[in-house]
Amino acid sequence: MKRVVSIQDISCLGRCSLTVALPVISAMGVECAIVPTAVLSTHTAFPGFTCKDLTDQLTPIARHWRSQGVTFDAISTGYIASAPQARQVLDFVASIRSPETLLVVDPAMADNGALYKGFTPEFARAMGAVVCSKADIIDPNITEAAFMLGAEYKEDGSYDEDYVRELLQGLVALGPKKAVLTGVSLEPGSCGVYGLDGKTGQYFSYFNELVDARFHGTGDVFSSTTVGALLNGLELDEALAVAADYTVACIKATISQPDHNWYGVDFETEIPYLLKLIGK
Ligand code: PXL
Repeated sequence: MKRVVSIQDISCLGRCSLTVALPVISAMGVECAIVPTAVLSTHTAFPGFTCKDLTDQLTPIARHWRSQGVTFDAISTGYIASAPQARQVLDFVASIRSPETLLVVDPAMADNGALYKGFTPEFARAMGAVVCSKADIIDPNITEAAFMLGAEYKEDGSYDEDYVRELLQGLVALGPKKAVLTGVSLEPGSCGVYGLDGKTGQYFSYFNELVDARFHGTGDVFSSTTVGALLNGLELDEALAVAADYTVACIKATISQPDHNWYGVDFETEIPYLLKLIGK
């Protein structure tokens, strides 16, 4: 069985980060080890959340895993709480990564033109320069890309394909092999992903319908699904299409429930659909 390690916080309530990655990746038939970088009572959109930083656990965990000779087919990183933690996560990754290990970085730190609580533009630049630079694949949304590059943020409806391609060129110049922008909308009613392979210079894209609802954790659903699909043998463009279709299905399932919560999506109900998408 393929094995991935997901490195990000555990928000005890909130349907994001590890509470999404673990069930989604496991459901796809891939072993999912985890490294919780912090424990929060909820994600940071709740008022008054608590947070215990676990950065000091990274080195002992890596040392122990190395002593056990474990290897990983992929390493996936998500929300990272600070620039010092980003550097520690990178050291951790370097110490357990082999040449065959795929590194997928989701620089989860911003959406809708704004950074999440507690982050600064300097942190965003550090995430780009430190963590994204070493990745095989990065999958920021447009807000995250703009902050990492110090570029202008443009809202849906006010940018064109040239803007998307410029962001992608800036992202691959940071160093990752491939960059994928999520939440790209080039036509009314359509939303999807647009990527660039830094080696071949080839662009690729996949669009689905735009569902007019925003929820926390959809980036985490997307990113985890992409990693799970890749480890099921799908090519990147196929994995992204699966991740986009599943994420849209999760949002639709959520809004179809009149009493749905505001903080995350009902990804659980759509797991059978996800398995169908990957032929399981
Ligand atoms: O879904 C991204 C995410 C992950 N982890 C924490 C968050 C958020 C988004 O707000 O606050 C702690």
